[in-house]
Amino acid sequence: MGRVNSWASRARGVLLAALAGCGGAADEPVAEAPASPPIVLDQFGYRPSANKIAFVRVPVTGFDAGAAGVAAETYQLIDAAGGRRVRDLRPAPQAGGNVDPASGDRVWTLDFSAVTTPGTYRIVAVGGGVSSPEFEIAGDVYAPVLREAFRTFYYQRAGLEKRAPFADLRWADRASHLGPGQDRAARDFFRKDDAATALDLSGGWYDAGDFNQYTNWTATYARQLLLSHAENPGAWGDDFGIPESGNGTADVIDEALWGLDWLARMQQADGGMRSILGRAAASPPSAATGPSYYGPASTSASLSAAASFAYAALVSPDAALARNFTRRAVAAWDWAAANPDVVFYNNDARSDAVGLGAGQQEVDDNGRNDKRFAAATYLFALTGEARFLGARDAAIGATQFGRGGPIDPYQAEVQDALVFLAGRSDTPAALKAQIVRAYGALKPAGRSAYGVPLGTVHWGSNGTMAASGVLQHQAARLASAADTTDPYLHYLHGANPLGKTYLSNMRARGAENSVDQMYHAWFADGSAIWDSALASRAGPAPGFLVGGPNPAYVRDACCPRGCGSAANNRRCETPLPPALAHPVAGQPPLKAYADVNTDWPVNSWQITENSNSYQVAYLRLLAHSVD
Ligand SMILES: [Ca+2]
Ligand SMILES: [Ca+2]
Repeated sequence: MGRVNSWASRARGVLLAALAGCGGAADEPVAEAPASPPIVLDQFGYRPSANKIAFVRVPVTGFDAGAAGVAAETYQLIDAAGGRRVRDLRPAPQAGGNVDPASGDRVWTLDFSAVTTPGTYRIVAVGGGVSSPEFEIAGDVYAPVLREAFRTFYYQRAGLEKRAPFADLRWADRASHLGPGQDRAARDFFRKDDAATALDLSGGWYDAGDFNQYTNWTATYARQLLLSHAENPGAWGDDFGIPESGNGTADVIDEALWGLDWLARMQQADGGMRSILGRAAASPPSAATGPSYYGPASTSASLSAAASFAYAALVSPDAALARNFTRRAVAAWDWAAANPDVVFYNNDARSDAVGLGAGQQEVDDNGRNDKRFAAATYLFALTGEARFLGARDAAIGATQFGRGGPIDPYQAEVQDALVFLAGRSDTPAALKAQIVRAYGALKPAGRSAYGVPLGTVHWGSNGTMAASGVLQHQAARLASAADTTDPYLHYLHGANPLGKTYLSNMRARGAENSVDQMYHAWFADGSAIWDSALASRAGPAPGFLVGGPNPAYVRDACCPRGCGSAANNRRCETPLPPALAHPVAGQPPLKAYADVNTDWPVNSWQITENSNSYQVAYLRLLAHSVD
């Protein structure tokens, strides 16, 4: 692979223009409009058996309105190697020929599902001079994509040297957060001066573009990695190039064990789970020298860990490890049962904890009930003890599912447990039937012309798209529903109005227009090495799924003139592609994105930050298409 085409060259020109504007006068003109690709599709390609739909677009509203005139009458699928015409394609209008409100585009589909011959292709307009990116049709087209996307968890590991051959040399780094006062001697956030509070909480993963780590969320990532292996064992080999490759265990299980090992360090002697580890950030991560602090045990963190330790014990390949996880799961459960209402709001005045971590990991009463349901489900399966069955059946009624609500992409903790129950022989038939019915009713409420649902375009929309695709696979397996997962995967791979593959730095894997810049403390704005895939020496490490379009994006409220100094105010005017140079509220939702990683006050983390939560949902989705 490693293709170069005019599209990438044009993007580079835009980017260099933007960089040239950087540091200039505030009235420097913004960079020229980014290209508005006329034909968008999955830039990696398609499996031979898959539905294969490309989209022809004529933008009518949004930053690129008027960038293309009319759709051609006929398109051709071309064999990219020999230039041979393979098939004529007639565009079929979407949304009744009207403008699609999600994108502001008029959209036509080109269906070439009937073409199954492996090869490299592109689509051109007859007489129009426009071309799609190149793409493959191949049975293993996503295997290298899964490899890179999975390896982001390795690059997110704290306390481990990233070195060849596991790390690409461009992203090699010494072990982070092992200096004085850091993860091996992390102190209680509320007793920072007390050396007696120091604990070894090393290991784990940076949660997102900052390096904090949260027990509630880490527990979910570890369990979902294990679930992906259970769902698609054929996708997950022992050869993904991490330090545990070749040890006889699937690497996705090894990665989950890395997270579970950190969770074990976060467990108190009395079983309670400490809620958070706050870490300093720098580029590269090993340059961070600030201290690490932990927050207290909480009910929600203990229930989250109880669920994941219990599930890990159920699937553990090692009997001694399973016993260890069982002991930890029961201890965490017992602590939560004895302390049912202990909350801790990190970085929040409610818990006097401003400055510890970033995102809010605490949940409400419904959230604790959901966690109790999930933990009791796995603990009953693991131990057969009646008290867990009683707790499970007491909690299920207050879940969204139990209240008759829909299966949606925001309830994975409960729904994963429901799918688990549907597959157990000791689950009551009536409950199984209720689960199957709920999944059978799974229907997105309306779709955009690009095939993805309306109503899920918000902060982290790409993660929600991935989670929606996972649900469709679950529905297909449980309820024999038609499998309509393809739009989600292909949307994330470039079949969207920006023609953007929402994974970082994937040109070398065949995505001509992948994420150039992401909000991440390592791959920071202004870094000569890691800022930009096109303009820096290395760019961000490959394979990170970024948050994606977010019509609620706003620059900091201090902009344009109240940011404290003239220099700060000028940062508001950082040259950006027009999607952000104009109010994003004026953009159609699916265009509310720009490929930038500028820090405060532009606050690009609302659109281009990664998160292990998006990543693990994407891995689960993609693994369904790898074998
Ligand atoms: Ca392995
Ligand atoms: Ca940048």
